[in-house]
Amino acid sequence: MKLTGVELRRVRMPLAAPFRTSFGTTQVREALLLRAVTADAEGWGECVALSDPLYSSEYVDGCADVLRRFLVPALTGRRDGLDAPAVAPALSAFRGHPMAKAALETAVLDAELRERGVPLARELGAVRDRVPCGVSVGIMDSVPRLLDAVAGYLDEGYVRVKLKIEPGWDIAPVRAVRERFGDDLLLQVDANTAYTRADARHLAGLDPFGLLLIEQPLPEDDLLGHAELARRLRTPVCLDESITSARAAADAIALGAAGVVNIKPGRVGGYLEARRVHDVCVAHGVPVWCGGMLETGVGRAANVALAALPGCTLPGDTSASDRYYRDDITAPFTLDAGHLPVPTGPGIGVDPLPDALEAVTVRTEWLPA
Ligand code: SMG
Ligand code: MG
Repeated sequence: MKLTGVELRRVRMPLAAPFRTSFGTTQVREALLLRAVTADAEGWGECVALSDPLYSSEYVDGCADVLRRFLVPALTGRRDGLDAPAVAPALSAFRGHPMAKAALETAVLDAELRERGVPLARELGAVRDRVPCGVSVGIMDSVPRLLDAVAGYLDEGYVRVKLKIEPGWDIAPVRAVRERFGDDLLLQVDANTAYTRADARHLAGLDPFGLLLIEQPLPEDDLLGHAELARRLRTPVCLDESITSARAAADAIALGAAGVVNIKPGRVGGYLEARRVHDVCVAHGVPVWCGGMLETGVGRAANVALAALPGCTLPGDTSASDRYYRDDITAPFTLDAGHLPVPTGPGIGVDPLPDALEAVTVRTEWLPA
């Protein structure tokens, strides 16, 4: 496949409600959409970096810069064609920037799969045609507000609830949700690195509530700390930020730092590496699930395909479009009895709606070969 060029499109989409985590509050999702154009097809990729480098070191403007100056030219400047598996090797000289690389690889992969008429889910090895969905619930001003929000999501049919936690917002909200909604609710928490090794005893205070897992309590680079914590908690430790590659997943599992793994393609450099993370986890009997980064319908379509892999045995953060946006840029993903359908069309299986896309576009840039 020979690239004719890549379009970078900056979008700005207000969230249905502000989303607060231990690292900050998102009110408007700014994102970068990539369109890879070849002679015979075009493909889409969504860059999941946030506006500020708070979840990880990447951020939207930084991704646009590295794509424009280094990553896209490394592909479009080639005299020979390339297929999707050749993208990561072609970009490997450039350190870091997995979210920017993932978006570019996904756009190329989507174009290639559309050309071949193959759905992404099938290419990745999916075994389900619909996936059970969880919802990630932000930190709130008060416990009553949180209970209302959770009740609303359960009414909509979500099959699992994840509460964002931080010091000062952990035991009490978890206890309140457990008491109100009962022991059968699938419940988990996510700290986004907000704790330290010294908090082990405090975090053990979550053990009585029968959580599915606690996600990323400690800093990204503290694998040993997570291993030590895992030995002191009954609640399984799940890693998100720390899992930056299939090798990182293998290391974390070998150390006893990850009893569960959250897979995010953007964090590991793309869907092909995400598949390898999945395979490493399956080989070790470690359950995995597909995380979320407040994606638009473009990123959601691809995540739902990933969530349909055999090792994704836990519900993911793949919520319906209306959990995030009043107007998504694709036909909305809607919940049916707690599940989302896996797209069946070629590639990611969805197309941005031209008018909806135009309405949220701040800037487009064409990077020709
Ligand atoms: O897409 O539903 C979603 C968000 C899920 O909680 C979520 N993502 O650490 O897992 C995580 C966070 C990272 C993004 S927060 C803006
Ligand atoms: Mg997380």
